[in-house]
Amino acid sequence: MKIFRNALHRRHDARLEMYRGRLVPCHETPARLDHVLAELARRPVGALRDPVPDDAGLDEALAAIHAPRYLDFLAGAWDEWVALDPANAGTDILPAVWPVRGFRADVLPESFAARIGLFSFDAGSPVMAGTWVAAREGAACARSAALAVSGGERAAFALTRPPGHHAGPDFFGGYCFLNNAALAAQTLRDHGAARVAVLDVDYHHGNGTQTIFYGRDDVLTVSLHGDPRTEYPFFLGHADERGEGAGLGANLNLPLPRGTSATTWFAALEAGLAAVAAHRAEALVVALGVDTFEGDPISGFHLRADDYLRLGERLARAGLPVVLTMEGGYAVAEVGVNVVNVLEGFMAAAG
Ligand code: OKP
Ligand code: ZN
Repeated sequence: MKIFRNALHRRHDARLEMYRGRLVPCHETPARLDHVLAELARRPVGALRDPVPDDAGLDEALAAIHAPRYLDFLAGAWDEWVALDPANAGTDILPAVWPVRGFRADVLPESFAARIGLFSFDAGSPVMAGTWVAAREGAACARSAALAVSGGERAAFALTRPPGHHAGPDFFGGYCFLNNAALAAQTLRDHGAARVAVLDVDYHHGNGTQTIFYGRDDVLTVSLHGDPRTEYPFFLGHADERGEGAGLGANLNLPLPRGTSATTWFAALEAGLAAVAAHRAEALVVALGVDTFEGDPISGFHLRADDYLRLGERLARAGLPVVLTMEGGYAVAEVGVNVVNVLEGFMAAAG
């Protein structure tokens, strides 16, 4: 398996997120990825490589899934923030006002506070000095992984953070800024795959990916996740969201109650993979979150370390070329073992 690692991930190392009325230390930390690297040093399932350098191709791919005014804002947000007041350099950026129903999103406000609200959906995803560089290098990893698979590789992994699956066409949130899984899917489409599927196994609904492809029938989006009636991101991810227009039937949500066991979870995985097969997908993107782990501090499923080996094996048996992107997982010390178990299980079953 080819593994494209984001060597710049540490540049995104935010301090505090809003959680239950308080600012608490960020759950999404650089240590998460470091644990994967440490485990890969013990169990090398593939050589680590850097992505194709940042280039016009990356800009083009990003522009296919994100709005230009969103990308422009994110690229310049930190400089704008510091220009407002040099003292801001010591504080991460968090939004505090959002345009909900009835407000206008078409008029781009001048106010920075208003624009960061327009382009986000929560106060848990701080933007700091290195956010853009780290996220963009992560996008380069996702693109490189997709290019490798388009070129004939059976599987490739984008080993990156911050994650991506909550980032939509023009919004960040859920610790996500650029949608790596969507970028991989788009890249696979642009390089020969007529139909692609994204299978999101993170604990949280992949709302960004769903929204990006909601009106399209060439990219099937499937997500297994905690029921949004009780679980983040709350406002999307219900079973009756099936796609719209040309995309009707090309979105499948499999919400499961908090407390779901591995047995029930793997049964839902079968339903998800059946949809991937029915779509006649030529390539698969797996948004790989391991926050389904029983020890995860912010999630509620009960998968154990061994279950991730079985997940990898099952993904391999789907028989498709696969791009995996790293998403959530906050039992920090166990993230390495759980992620590498998926990769090892995949390689063992892929033969
Ligand atoms: C990102 B990814 C828990 C607080 C939720 C946001 C969670 C983002 C998860 N009550 N904060 O999908 O792993
Ligand atoms: Zn998650």
